[in-house]
Amino acid sequence: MNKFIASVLLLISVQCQAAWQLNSDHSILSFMSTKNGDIMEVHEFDRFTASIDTQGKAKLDIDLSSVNTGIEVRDKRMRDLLFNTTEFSKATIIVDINNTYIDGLKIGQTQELDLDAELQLHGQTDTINTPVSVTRTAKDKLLVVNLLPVIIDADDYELLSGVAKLQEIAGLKSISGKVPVNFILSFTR
Ligand code: UQ8
Repeated sequence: MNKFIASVLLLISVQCQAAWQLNSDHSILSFMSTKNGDIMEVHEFDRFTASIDTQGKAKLDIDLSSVNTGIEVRDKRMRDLLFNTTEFSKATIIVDINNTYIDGLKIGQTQELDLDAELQLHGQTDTINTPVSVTRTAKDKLLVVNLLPVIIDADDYELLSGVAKLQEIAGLKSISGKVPVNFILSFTR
């Protein structure tokens, strides 16, 4: 085999196995809060990274200090009183995916997948299960979107006392510990 063909084959095999990286500009991670019974608000995290490695291990890292509720003093209170970001700066989600499944997706094809993920948050680890759609939007682009909101229970991550502190400092009657989360994750390789 001449050198040119060998290097083309090498390039093709590297390309097939390349890891997927999050395209932050085209990704969104939002959650909702409910206060005083029926006041619902939508918030976001501004900074998060994700990747899917060649073994099919997907990881999403959320910088909790990037919480964005649209009110600066509330963001600071969320960082200090709820997430305690000096000790727990990030939340991490880990999922194992079968890579042959992704490789089998044709351009323009969408498939549903039931994800069993591990969520590490506030020093606690719990499992979450969520249906997602995976679309191969181009040869080197993937779009992963949740089909139903993921409901995070603050109690599972020892966050209820933080929620109570936010409620007290804001003089509210209640804040729900059940938090719906939605995401659109765009990957390129
Ligand atoms: C190909 C393929 C399939 C790839 C897969 C790729 C991959 C890695 C996929 C992963 C998919 C997956 C499984 C993702 C999971 C995403 C999740 C679930 C992430 C978790 C995100 C997270 C950490 C969410 C936060 C959870 C939480 C417990 C939030 C608490 C929210 C609360 C309770 C907010 C309260 C806000 C509030 C009402 C404050 C009161 C308030 C204050 C204090 C204030 O100061 C103020 O201003 C003065 C107010 O306004 C007046 C207030 O309201």
